[in-house]
Amino acid sequence: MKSPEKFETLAIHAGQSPDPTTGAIMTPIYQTSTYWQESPGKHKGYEYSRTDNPTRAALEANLAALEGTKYGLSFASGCAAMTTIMMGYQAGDHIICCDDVYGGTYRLFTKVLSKFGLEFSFVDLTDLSKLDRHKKKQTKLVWIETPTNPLLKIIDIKQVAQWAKKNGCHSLVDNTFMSPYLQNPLALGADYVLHSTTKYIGGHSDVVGGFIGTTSEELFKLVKFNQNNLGAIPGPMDCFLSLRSTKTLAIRMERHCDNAKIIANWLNEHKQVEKVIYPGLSSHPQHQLASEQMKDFGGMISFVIRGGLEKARQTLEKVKIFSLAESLGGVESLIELPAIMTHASIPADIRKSLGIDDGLIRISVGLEHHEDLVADLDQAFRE
Ligand code: P1T
Repeated sequence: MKSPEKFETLAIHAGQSPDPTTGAIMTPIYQTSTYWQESPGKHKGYEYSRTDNPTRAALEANLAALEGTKYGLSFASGCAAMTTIMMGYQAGDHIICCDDVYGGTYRLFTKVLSKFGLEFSFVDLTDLSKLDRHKKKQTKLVWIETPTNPLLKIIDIKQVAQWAKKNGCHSLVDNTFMSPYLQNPLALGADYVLHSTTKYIGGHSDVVGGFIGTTSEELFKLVKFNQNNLGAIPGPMDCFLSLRSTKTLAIRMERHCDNAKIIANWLNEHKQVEKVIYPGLSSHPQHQLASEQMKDFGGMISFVIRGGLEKARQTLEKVKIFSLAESLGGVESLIELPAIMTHASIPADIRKSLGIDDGLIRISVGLEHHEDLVADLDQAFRE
C-alpha cells in the first residue's frame, strides 16, 4: 500500500506500528533510562534515554509527519524547545521577533538569553517593510507567532520566510495557536516550526511538552545535538499522552473552530463588548491573509469588555463553565486576563503600547456545546 498522506490517517498511524514483542496497538511507555548492549557499542538503536527513547521517537515521527517533514524533536515544554533552538545562536547574534508574543517567550528572550549576548528587536511584523528597517549585519533569525498571543495578529509566513532566505537568516514560526491541522509553516518556506504541545496537540490539559520540526537535516542535527547537551527532553509518559492526543487532533480542531466562530459572532453583536479580535471576522485587519494562510480560524478569541479591568475581573469571577485559568487548546473552555496572567511578565508600558489593555479578555474555546458556552458568557456579563 502507498504510504498515507492525508492528515487524519497520518495522525493515527505515522510513527507507530504494533509493538513487535506483544502486538500492542498503542506504542508502549518505554519507562527506561538505559538499554542493554550485546557488546560495547552494539545495541538496538537506543543507548540512553536523554539521547533517544522509543516512545519519544514515535511521537517525534508522528508530529514531524503532521508538519510535513521527517525531522522532528519533542521537548519537556514549549519553553524548553525555545531555549534549545536559541542555543544554536551565539553572543552578538541579532533576532527579530514579532512584537506580540507569549509573555514567557518575551521573558526568556529579554531576561535570560539577553544575558548571554543575544540581541532582540520586537517588531510589528504585520508590516513587513519593518524587516528591512530593523535588519542588522548580525541578524540571524526572524521569530514569529501567527496568530500572535494574545492579540491574534496574522503575519505572512511565506513573505517572512522569503525575506529570511534572501537575507541569510533563518525563520521560525511558533504554530502553537493553530496546531499542524490548521497551518503548516514548513510548507510555506519557514526553516523551523515550533509548538507548545501543552496546547492543542496535547488537547486535554494533562501534559506539558514542546516540539520543533524542520525540513533541514543540518538544522535538525544542530537542535538534536543541543537538546542532548541541555537535556530538555520529555519523559516517556508525557510522549505517550501526546501521541494518544494527535489521533483526535483533526476532529478536535474542527469543533474548536466551529464553536469559536459562533462565539466570536455572538460577542461581536453584544452591546457590552467594545471590540472582538478573531481572525475569522471580516473586521479583523488581516482577515484576507488569514483565509489564505490558515485552513480555518482557530479556537482563540480576544475581546475588550466595556467597563475596564473591574468589569473584566467580575466577568472572570462569574463564569461557571469556562474555567479561569492560563493555557489554551484543551477540550474545556478557558478564560483569562493576559495583563494579569499570561502576559504579566511584559512591562505595563510595553503592554499598553501593544494594545494589551488591562481589560482585554482571552478565551480558548473548548468542545462543550456552543449554546452552553454562550449562555455562560451571557450570565457572566450581567450585573
Ligand atoms: O508552556 P510551554 O509548554 O512551555 O509553552 C510556552 C508557549 C510557547 N508558545 C506559545 C505561543 C505559548 O502560548 C506558550 C504558552 N502559553 C501559555 C501558557 C498561555 O496561556 O498563553
